[in-house]
Formats: sequence, structure tokens, C-alpha cells
Amino acid sequence: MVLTIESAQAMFSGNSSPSPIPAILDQFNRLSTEDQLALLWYAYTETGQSITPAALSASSMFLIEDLLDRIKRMSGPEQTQVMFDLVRRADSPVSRSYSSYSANTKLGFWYQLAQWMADGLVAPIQYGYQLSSQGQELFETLKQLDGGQQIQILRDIVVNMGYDPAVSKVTPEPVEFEFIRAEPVAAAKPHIEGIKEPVVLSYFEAMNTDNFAAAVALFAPDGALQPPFRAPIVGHGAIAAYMREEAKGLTLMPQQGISQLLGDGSKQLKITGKVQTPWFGVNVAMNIAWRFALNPEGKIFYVGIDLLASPEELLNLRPDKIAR
Ligand code: 45D
Repeated sequence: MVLTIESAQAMFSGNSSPSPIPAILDQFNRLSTEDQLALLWYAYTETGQSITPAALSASSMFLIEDLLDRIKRMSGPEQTQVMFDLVRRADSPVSRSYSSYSANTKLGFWYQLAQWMADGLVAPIQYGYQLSSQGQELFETLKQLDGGQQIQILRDIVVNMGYDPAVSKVTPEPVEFEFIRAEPVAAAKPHIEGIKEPVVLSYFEAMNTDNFAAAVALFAPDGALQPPFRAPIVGHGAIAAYMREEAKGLTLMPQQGISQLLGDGSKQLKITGKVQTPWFGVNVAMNIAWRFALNPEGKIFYVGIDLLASPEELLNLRPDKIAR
């Protein structure tokens, strides 16, 4: 059997429940702009997940300070217009700048606006807005999800806002976010029930110390990393760039796993556990599976990261049927 990204993507896929998130995002995109903004606001304020402000050092926001200040000086209706334009992906100067930001900068942008709304410096989302019945229904669905799924949805929506002129692809600005972990993790290899594979243990150790050079060195040159709901990212350079932008300050807590040796000496492993994002620190733990394919040389050929549909899935570690 030859390892390909397609064969690796299919590992263990037959024995887990699909995530509800893609369908929810679809439903969200069909709502009116008013509904979307109001629903986001309810989801952000009423689902009880709280951002830990200490996670974010003020210095990381300096490149968008000018833009934020401009918005703060606008009249209330202008501020509301800016938010509408971002949500409906209109072509406006603010929407264009926004689409060039990294994911963490976009989240930081809204985090700052939310604080200014609380302080009365920026116009809040209309209180008492009556959601449509579809909006109301979706809000009820959101409330049933676990905290990890709720923040994943918020993040996905925030990252996709703004106007992106596909023609001339903007280069992401070089903002380097610095995050402080809520709880410094022991800089050691974790104990994972059922897993002794050194490469995998080293992967978790490297990620938990933001040592992305060490993490990337564990991958085969043509190795791939596939984040939740995204296409695979292939090759050392691309994986390193992705990690610097999206994986800083994460706390990975793998708990248990299974490992299967394949005919040609390659291996496939499924490991489940929890992940915390520095944005929410210990307040929210996401239920995650890592599906690793190791090549016969023991390098990571593929790792897929999945957001689990429910906590029960953490214990779903049935061996895969192996094609020969
Ligand atoms: O007024 O092993 C609204 C990889 C609008 C790497 C708002 C990984 C209205 C490899 C937008 C509501 C990275 C793949 C205001 C592992 C309004 C690896 C404000 C996985 C004010 C494990 C909204 C990592 C705001 C994972 C402020 C799975 C919203 C990471 C803020 C997941 C939302 C991280 C925030 C997640 C969401 C982070 C801060 C899901 C952050 C979510």
C-alpha cells in the first residue's frame, strides 16, 4: 500500500460521527445580515464562554491600532455600518484591510470592539432585535453544542468576514501574536494511554512549547497537516508558517490512542484528548482527535486534526479495517 494524502485522510473515518459544524455554518450563511450580527452577538455574550484578556499582550495589536482608533472616532451609525459591511463581506476600505489580517488579529479586532461596546465607546449591537424564526432556531441549536464547538463556530465566522478581492491576493501583514498560556504546561513528553511512539510524543512536546521548528522536523518533506474543516497543508515551509500563525500558545492534552502497523512498515495512529486555545485558557476545552500516518522511516506523513462531535467520541478508538 502506498501512502497518499487521500489514503491518509480516510484513516479511521468510517468509525466516527460527523461534526454538526459545517451544516450549522451553512445555515448561518443563509440568514440576513441583521440576523447574522444579532445571532453572533447572542452567541458571543450568552453562551457563557469567556475570553481571558490576560492571554493577549497589548503589543500584539499595534499594527491595527490606527484602524481601531478610526472606528472608535466614528459616529454610532457609522460604526454599525462598518460591522454590517464586515459581516456581509461588502467592498469597503475597512473590509479590505480586515481580510488581509491573520486569524488571531481578526479575533483581536472584534475582542477590542466588544470591550469598547461594554465601555460605551462603540455602538453596541441593537438590543432587543427580534431574531427571525430561522435565526432563533439556529441559536437554540448553538446552545446545545459544547463550548469547544461554539468557539470553533465563532472563530470560523470571524475569520471569513471582510472583503477579499480574490484577484490580487493580499499578503498577510506580519503581526506576530504573543500568547501567554493560562497554565504553563510541563515541557515534557505527555503520557498517552496506549501510545509509545516517540515521534508522536515529541510532536506534542514540541507543540506545547511553541517549538515549531522541532515539530516541523518530525514531518516527512512531503508531509501534511490538515486542520479541522480545512484542506491539507503540505510541506515543511507551509506547515511552519501555518503553525506560527495559528498554533501559538495552544495546550494539547492527548489522553489515549491506538496504533496500527501496516504491511509496508508504515503506521496509523488515532489519539484523542483535549485542546485549549490561549483565547479562552482553561475556560473551554475542545474534544479533539489526531489521526497520524507515519511513513516506514518513522516520519509524520500526515496528521489530521478533527473536532469531535461529542465527548463520547473521545473513547471511540476502534481499529480501522486495513486495506491490503
Ligand atoms: O459585536 O495539533 C461578534 C492546529 C460580532 C495545529 C463580536 C491544532 C458582534 C496542530 C463577532 C460576535 C492549530 C491545527 C462582536 C492542533 C460583535 C494541532 C465579537 C488545533 C463584538 C491541535 C466576537 C487547534 C469575538 C484548534 C470577540 C482546534 C469572538 C484551535 C472571539 C482552536 C472568538 C481554536 C474567539 C479556537 C474564538 C479558537 C477568540 C476554536 C477563538 C477560538
